[in-house]
Amino acid sequence: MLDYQKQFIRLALDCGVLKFGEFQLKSGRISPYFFNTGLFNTGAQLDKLGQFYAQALINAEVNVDVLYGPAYKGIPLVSTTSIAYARLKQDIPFAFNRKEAKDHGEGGVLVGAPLQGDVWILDDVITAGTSVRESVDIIRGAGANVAGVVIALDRQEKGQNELSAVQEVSTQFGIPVISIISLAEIIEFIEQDNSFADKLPIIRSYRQQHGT
Ligand code: OMP
Repeated sequence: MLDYQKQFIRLALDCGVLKFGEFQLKSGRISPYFFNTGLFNTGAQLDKLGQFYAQALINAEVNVDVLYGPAYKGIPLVSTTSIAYARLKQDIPFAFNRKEAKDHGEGGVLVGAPLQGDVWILDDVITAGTSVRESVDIIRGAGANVAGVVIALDRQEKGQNELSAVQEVSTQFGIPVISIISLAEIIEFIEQDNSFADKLPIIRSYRQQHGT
């Protein structure tokens, strides 16, 4: 596990974003942990969140021409990540969409920089992949290349079949999906931190049962 991944898990715990307990997922499955990125909700937390997304992209050593944030959750994500990316590496353009097309003024569904070159989609978690599908259509429709997706957490668990939601998106669109952390790092973190020792058995058995 890299240092920034450890810091990210620490921040997620401090903000109540990462919680242990019993949670019903969208899939109906009962999970011993939940990750709610909506709880990164102060300026300082958003600042740090952007640094982690930017760090994940930099670590992956990929070419980034434009950052794209799907409305609504992707809008603060793309704003904070582009600021962090400018500080850490390079100033790059960003864009996002509107949920409803505007028929007056500048019109259209896209706001921000033109979509061109290698465009990276920023999302929080991928569950069904619906938001990624919409983003891929918008970006390819604009004539740009969907270079990949960056998410905060990869739960690494099976979806409808043997593949995880992340693997399905990756296979279906032929693009990489980078995550700041995955369940593997959460497990490694709690293995090293005594305060969560009691959570380990249930999380390990959940992974055994539902993991990819
Ligand atoms: P969007 O952010 O709108 O795509 O929704 C993400 C979905 O993933 C929501 O239905 C969440 O309840 C769900 N989710 C998490 O946000 N975090 C998790 O750890 C697990 C899930 C899930 O239900 O699988």
